[in-house]
Amino acid sequence: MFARLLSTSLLIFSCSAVLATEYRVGELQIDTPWSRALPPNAPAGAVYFTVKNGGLTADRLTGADTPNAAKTELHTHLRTGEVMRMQRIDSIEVPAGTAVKLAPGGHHIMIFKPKRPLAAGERFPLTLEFEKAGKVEIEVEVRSDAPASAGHEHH
Ligand SMILES: [Cu+2]
Repeated sequence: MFARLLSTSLLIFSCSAVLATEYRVGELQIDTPWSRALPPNAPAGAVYFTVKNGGLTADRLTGADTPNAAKTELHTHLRTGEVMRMQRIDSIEVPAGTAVKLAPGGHHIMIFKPKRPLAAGERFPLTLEFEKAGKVEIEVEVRSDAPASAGHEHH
C-alpha cells in the first residue's frame, strides 16, 4: 500500500515538473528557462535555456523582452587571447533539427536593471521573439545553481 502511494505521487510530481518547464511555439521547444540568483543591487542578470528546433527549416531568436528589466539584449561570449568577454549579437541561430543551448560562458539573454531582485525562487515572464515561429512567453525561474538538465558550456 505504501509503495503504491509512493509511486503514484512520484509520477504526479515528475509530470508536473516537466509541464512547468517546457514551452512550444511552432516547431520550437524551449526547455528549463532559468536565471542565476544575484545580490539585490546587481545591475544586470542573464537568462539561459535550451531551444530545440524539431522542424525542417532554420529559425533564429531575434529578441527578448521582460517587464522585469529596463532593457534586454542577446549576448554571447567571445575569447580574446586569455580574456572572455560578452558581446551583443543581433540573433541566435537555431538550425533545423538541432538544440541550441544558452548557458553560462556562452549565449545568453542579458537583462539590465532588474526591477525585482533576482532572488532564488523568484519567477518572472520573458517574451522571446523568433523570426519564423513568432513570439512566445516563457517563465524564468531564478536559481542559485544551474538546473541538472542545463549543463555547462565549455570555455
Ligand atoms: Cu551578457
